[in-house]
Amino acid sequence: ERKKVEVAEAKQQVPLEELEKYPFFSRACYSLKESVLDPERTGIIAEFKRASPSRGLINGTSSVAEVVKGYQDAGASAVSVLTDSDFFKGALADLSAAREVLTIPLLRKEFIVDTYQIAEAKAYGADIILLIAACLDSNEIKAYADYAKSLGLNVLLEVHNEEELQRSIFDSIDAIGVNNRNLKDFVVDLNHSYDLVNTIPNRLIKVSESGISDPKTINELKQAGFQGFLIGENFMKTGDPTKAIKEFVK
Ligand code: IGP
Repeated sequence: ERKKVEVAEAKQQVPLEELEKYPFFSRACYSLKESVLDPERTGIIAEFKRASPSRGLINGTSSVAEVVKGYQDAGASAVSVLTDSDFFKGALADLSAAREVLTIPLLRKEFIVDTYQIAEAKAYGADIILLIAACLDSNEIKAYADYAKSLGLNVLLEVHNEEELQRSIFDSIDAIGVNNRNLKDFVVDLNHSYDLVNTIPNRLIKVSESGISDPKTINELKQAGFQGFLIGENFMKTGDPTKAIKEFVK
């Protein structure tokens, strides 16, 4: 019993009323759609990712502020920051550190299973939240997307297949991300993107996620109808992510 209480106390979060007083909570969000479609930018959503379940440690030394500034300067349309600590060695502090230096949309990359995490995303400077269809039922997706919209956030919904896509489209969704990486065995297959692109309604921004390591692939995905490209590992693994993205887009 005692132990249970201690665990509950250790997990105690800032009350929602407190989060609502954080300066970032009341800022106006940047539009994901505008930035992805901006012809001056690349459509790349560049990710800050220290580690992952499939790769282990990817980059334990680069500073979040320096890397995301580099991404922005290289023409990224948005930046993604992992806040999950257990699997990705991320933190909410990484999100706010990124916000401080960016003038493009910022995604909180997290497994969202509660509205509290959405309020937290806003409070720590996010413009976009990710909802993963594989982890949520249709009612949860609608409720979380509606709540995010009420805070002015953009909603990126991640799917792996047509079943997930069909049960997850609501007016409050702004963009669909097709994850090329299977969450169970981590195998990457770009055919997930090619198979689904024509099923995604055109009012939604279409994003291809994971396993992109070649500028040629971006051109092919563009031809197929994608406007956004979520890339992490390919930049982070080099040890100099800023240099890597500059080479990639040149
Ligand atoms: C980036 P990659 O292969 O370029 O590092 O992939 C991004 O797509 C990946 O990190 C990701 C992810 C997720 C991570 C996509 N969806 C959901 C955690 C949770």
